[in-house]
Amino acid sequence: MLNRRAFLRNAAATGAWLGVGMSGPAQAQTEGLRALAMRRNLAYGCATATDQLKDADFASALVREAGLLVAEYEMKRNAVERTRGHYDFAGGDALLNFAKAQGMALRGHTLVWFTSNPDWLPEAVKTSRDETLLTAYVNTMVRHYRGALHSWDVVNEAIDPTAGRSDGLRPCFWLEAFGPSYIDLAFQAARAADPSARLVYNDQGCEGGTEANHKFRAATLSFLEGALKRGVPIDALGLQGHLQAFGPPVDQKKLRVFLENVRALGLRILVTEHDVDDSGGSRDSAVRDQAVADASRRFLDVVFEAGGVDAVLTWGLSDRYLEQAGFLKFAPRRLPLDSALKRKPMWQAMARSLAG
Ligand code: 9MR
Repeated sequence: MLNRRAFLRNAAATGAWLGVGMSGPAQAQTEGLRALAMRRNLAYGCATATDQLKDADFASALVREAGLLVAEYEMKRNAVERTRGHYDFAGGDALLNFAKAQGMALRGHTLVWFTSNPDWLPEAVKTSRDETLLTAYVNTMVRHYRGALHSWDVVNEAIDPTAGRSDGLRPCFWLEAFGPSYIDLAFQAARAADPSARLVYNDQGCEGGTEANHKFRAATLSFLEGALKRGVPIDALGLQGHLQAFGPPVDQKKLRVFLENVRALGLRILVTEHDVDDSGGSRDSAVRDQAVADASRRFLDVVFEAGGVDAVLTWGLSDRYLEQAGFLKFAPRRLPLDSALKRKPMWQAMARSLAG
């Protein structure tokens, strides 16, 4: 872990994001996405894990590039409440301590989700239909981190129109036990536990131009509109932003209209998990890198146009920690830095997007 002195040394070496004596193009080269985002009054950050913080080179890159962290898995319920009623905050606390020591913020991810739960939970919810299995967890987590987090993903991926329900909600044990109001319960419990927390509904699938994306956007809008009318305390929509470089492209026109509608509901916007899948592309990594960068730019430019963006996070910072799925021929290159922590065209694209 970086101590303060190492951090300052690193900051001085990389120069400009502390604003030390550089200007013009040299500054643009050395500044991290963190500083570029700050200038635009928003935060850039990424998902990480406590194990990655032990990698000194990676930790330096993290501090240089990111002003905001999110736990990739250590604040999910299967990590926090493996045994019913016994909370393990170790992972989240370690990330929070690192973030605080480096002047970064931390987001919470995620309180209520259909998956990544401890094995005992779905059965307990189905048999008892006890709402406190949802509300007590939300209350305990939000109180534990009260006042300390940038924002919370309160409910994650609750929408799936392909399941065929008229409200577009995803069938899951929460829905089965409590009906659609499980989402309301979660947000209300979070608001009660920390009235000043920024509460986010987080989901994926709003960017593309396919019929499925279209249905997804419609279901998301109608869910958000209904929830806000019922007084459910949702502050922002989290767009995960998992894109594909060689799949259906971002539909800028449809995304633009969608975001205008979201903004008209009074919601803020966060990009919470951006990355660009480069599988299926050319063997030439330079070609894949360019396609990844282009997809990222197409997406982020429209998001920034919509305004009201509080944060942009990528789902990891460097390709170093990406796993190569068995069926992939090449190591994935879907994040701003390569596995040697070198900035890639995606980094440049994000820097340009952030610069406006
Ligand atoms: O990257 C995460 C992986 O390490 C976990 O095993 C997995 C299940 O908890 O979740 C992955 O992150 C997901 C995120 O929490 C929600 N949106 C989709 C992400 C996967 O791309």
